[in-house]
Amino acid sequence: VLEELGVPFELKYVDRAVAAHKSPEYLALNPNGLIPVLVDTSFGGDGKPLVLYETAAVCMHLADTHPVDRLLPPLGTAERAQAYKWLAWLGNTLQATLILYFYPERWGDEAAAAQVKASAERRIGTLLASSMPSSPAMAGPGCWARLTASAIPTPSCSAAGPGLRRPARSLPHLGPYQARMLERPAVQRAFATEGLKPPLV
Ligand SMILES: N[C@@H](CCC(=O)N[C@@H](CS)C(=O)NCC(=O)O)C(=O)O
Repeated sequence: VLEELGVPFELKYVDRAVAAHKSPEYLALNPNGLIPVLVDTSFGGDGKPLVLYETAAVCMHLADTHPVDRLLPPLGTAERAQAYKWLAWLGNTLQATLILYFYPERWGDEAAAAQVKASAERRIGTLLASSMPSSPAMAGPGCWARLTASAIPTPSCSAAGPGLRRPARSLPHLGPYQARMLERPAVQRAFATEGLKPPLV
């Protein structure tokens, strides 16, 4: 979203390989020990930066503080409400299930982990089948571009999904949509910074 806005920002790498997201310094920013966190130094009237976690909140805050860029549909409209819904869904419904799929060993021994992974994959399939572009707010031509803030996390969520038997890119209602998102220069810059290799979705 920051790339899309074109505003200056500093990216700090949080290395999961060394559990940097569980360090005392990081937990002071996000007690949940999850990535990402936004530290907004331009905000906070008391001189302290605004520290924000939860991806949906970060996206909505950035959209609110850069309204001229129209990252979200106009305030108080049904379209905006739908965009809120998909933002929350991505970060807290789909993402929570992806965590079960990618870290099944957290929920038991080897046999239990295999079961958790298999049932998480089935659930991911169900979730993706009923996801965004099938909603009226996303269906019309050009609508996807207006829902940038809610759409941007989509490729990054599914970038982690090449191991899935039915990744989002294989689904007729998501594949073309993701391809359009990947055409956006801001999305390409963000993926290049992350050092992600194809397939990107
Ligand atoms: N609801 C949170 C979910 C954040 C989340 O699950 N982040 C993942 C990375 S995409 C993470 O930190 N995983 C590391 C871990 O689970 O140890 C949000 O929307 O920010």
